Amino acid sequence: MATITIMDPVTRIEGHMKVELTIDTINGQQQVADASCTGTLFRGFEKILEGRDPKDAPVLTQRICGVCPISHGMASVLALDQAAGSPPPDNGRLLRNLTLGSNYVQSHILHFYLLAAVDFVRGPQVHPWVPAWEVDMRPGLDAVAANLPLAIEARRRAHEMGAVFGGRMPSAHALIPGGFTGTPKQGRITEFRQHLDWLLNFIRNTYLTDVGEVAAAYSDYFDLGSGHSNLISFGVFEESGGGKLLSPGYVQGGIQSPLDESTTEEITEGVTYSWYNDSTNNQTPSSGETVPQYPKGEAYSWLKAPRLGGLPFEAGPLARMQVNGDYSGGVSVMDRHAARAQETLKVAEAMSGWLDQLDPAGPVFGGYDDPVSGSGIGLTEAPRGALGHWVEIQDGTLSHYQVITPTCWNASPRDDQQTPGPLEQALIGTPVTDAQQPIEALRVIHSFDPCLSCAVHVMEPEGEPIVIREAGLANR
Ligand code: NFE
Repeated sequence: MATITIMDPVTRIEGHMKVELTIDTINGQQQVADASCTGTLFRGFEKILEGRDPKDAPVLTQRICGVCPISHGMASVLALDQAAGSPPPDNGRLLRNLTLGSNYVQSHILHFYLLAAVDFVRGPQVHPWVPAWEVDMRPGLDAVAANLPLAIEARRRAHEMGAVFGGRMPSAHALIPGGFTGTPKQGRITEFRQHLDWLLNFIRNTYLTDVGEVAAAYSDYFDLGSGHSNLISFGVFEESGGGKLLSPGYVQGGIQSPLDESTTEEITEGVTYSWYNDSTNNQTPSSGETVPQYPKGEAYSWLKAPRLGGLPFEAGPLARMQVNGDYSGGVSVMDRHAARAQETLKVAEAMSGWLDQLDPAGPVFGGYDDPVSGSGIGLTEAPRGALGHWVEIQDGTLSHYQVITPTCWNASPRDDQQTPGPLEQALIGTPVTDAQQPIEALRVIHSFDPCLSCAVHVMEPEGEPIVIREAGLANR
């Protein structure tokens, strides 16, 4: 008989997600027979932005998430650069890349050591690593567990590195349309270089080694969690001459294709199983509306269901590295971890080159005039994958704003074809030893590095204030 296991909330992710698993024995093996992913909160940023000065967008959208704010700032300034015809000068482009790169490094280290590693190794037997599920962990990985405190220092350093030019972290107000406000003074370049050299050493000698150890001990996870195996990347880190360090493209049925502007017009968002009015089903983001409707029939998520050409696509480091030809493995739990670690090194090494290219005497801002009307699309990549901001300006204010985040691609619900989202599909077929503690399914979920803060947000309760209670503390 099938067991329904509900993880609500899923822990060690960003934000709030519920995953419901139907666990059954099929062909003699207990496994996930069906899965549904629910984003349990609503994001209202698109509505907040309507009627505002376009320059508010890079500031406000960085508050969508504290883990990938720079990516939201980037998507926003790219859209406004396009709307106003005001690309940044070289220094501005390089400083944006360096600040975004710092955010990638901290995010990937955070994910592996603090969110995912304790699915594979026993963490320190102190709070917050205990209490934890009592599941078998494979031996020989004590050295990985011992590096958890060092990873915390690495993440702190990456944050400090991002603040050198960005001014502050997690949200950096130096990102503005037309360029950047921080300047590449020699002292700052030196300070940035010190952090970067320390981190390059950590990535090469600790992070990549530890991911290799985990991959060797759990090599069967190269065969688990494949899902649809469709991959998408919008491309990121603008280079001189118009290229990107990680190029845009998509992989479908094992075939790789470039992703140009006309292809991105095939992006739609389904709401058949989302708590939004059906009149908004399958709209494109440039015209898409956000009309909440809760409850609604069989809907089960606040996430919409982004699709390209009607199909679900997985976003993230594995998608970027495969599209770019930098990773030749498959699509699986362990491929996601391996590609993420390898990408961290690629980005950090590129940062070293961008630092060399800075001109301390050159401009960081190329000018920006508020457009009275216009539109722009900011396509970039957040650490977790493809991120787009679609912007329209009328009478000098924002008339339309739409955001599609990586976790909306990955953790989306079913669409009107009943096709599960990438994470749902990846869970189906995962063998499970203990239906009460489905660690195997948790490994699949964490490999996507979900962030529901990016995907959905909070709904203001009417009347009652929010009260946070913590064990042992008075209400506050
Ligand atoms: Ni909240 Fe984010 C990233 C974005 S994921 S972390 O990376 O955009 O939806």
